[in-house]
Amino acid sequence: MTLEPRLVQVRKNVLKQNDVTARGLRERFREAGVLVVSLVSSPGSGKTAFLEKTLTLLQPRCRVAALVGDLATENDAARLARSRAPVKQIITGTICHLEAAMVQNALDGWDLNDLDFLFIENVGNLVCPSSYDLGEDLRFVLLSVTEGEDKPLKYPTIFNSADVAIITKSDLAVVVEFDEGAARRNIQAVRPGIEVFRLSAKTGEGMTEYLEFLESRRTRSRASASV
Ligand SMILES: Nc1nc2c(ncn2[C@@H]2O[C@H](COP(=O)(O)OP(=O)(O)OP(=O)(O)O)[C@@H](O)[C@H]2O)c(=O)[nH]1
Ligand SMILES: [Mg+2]
Repeated sequence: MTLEPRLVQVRKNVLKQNDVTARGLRERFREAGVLVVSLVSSPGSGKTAFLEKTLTLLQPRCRVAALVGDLATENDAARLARSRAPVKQIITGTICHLEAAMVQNALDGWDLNDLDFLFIENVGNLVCPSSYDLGEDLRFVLLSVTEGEDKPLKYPTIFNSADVAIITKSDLAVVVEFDEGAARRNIQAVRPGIEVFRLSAKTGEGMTEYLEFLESRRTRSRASASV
């Protein structure tokens, strides 16, 4: 019998424990009828800008809240709080991703029954967050036009563990000669059939289509939860 290196064993146990916690969270989210969306991307792709816009636009007709993970600072929570939605910052210290237990702890004191949507912004990183289930219904991966069309091919795991891809900062596409066809082909190569939106949090371009999608997903998940 060949023994696995100790580090591999520890990692497997951590992931297993995370899966158990995530399963518990998913059940809580389903019971409360809240649609949970997590955002992953490289640092600076526009997660917070996109989320602030989303919270602001949804706020008049839906009950929304957000958790945001970073290694340090409460900067993103302060930006998101401008939307007036309830927001909590999770400081991960040296950890390059959120884990289900961190989400569980951050939800302490919040009644999930009061929410229609909960958004979770993960730590900016194209590698670590892909392995950790947070109990979310949908995982959005963001790709900004400024970071290069080849990212899906270089970091396939984060793209093929996502449910929706969002091309961000579309207002800058022309300046950086963004090849949208190539980006879409690369996304589809690693995650065939994935829904792709293209938008700008700055100008609001593409936000309407994306919000319609989000609200239709919530109606669908509500309907299936009540069956
Ligand atoms: N032109 C333009 N700039 C944007 C857009 N979205 C975000 N930015 C800018 O891009 C930079 C990074 O945006 P953030 O929203 O902080 O990105 P992030 O993914 O949350 O970053 P981390 O949390 O550090 O991983 C900021 O200077 C934003 O103002 C956009 O749609 N258009
Ligand atoms: Mg951010």
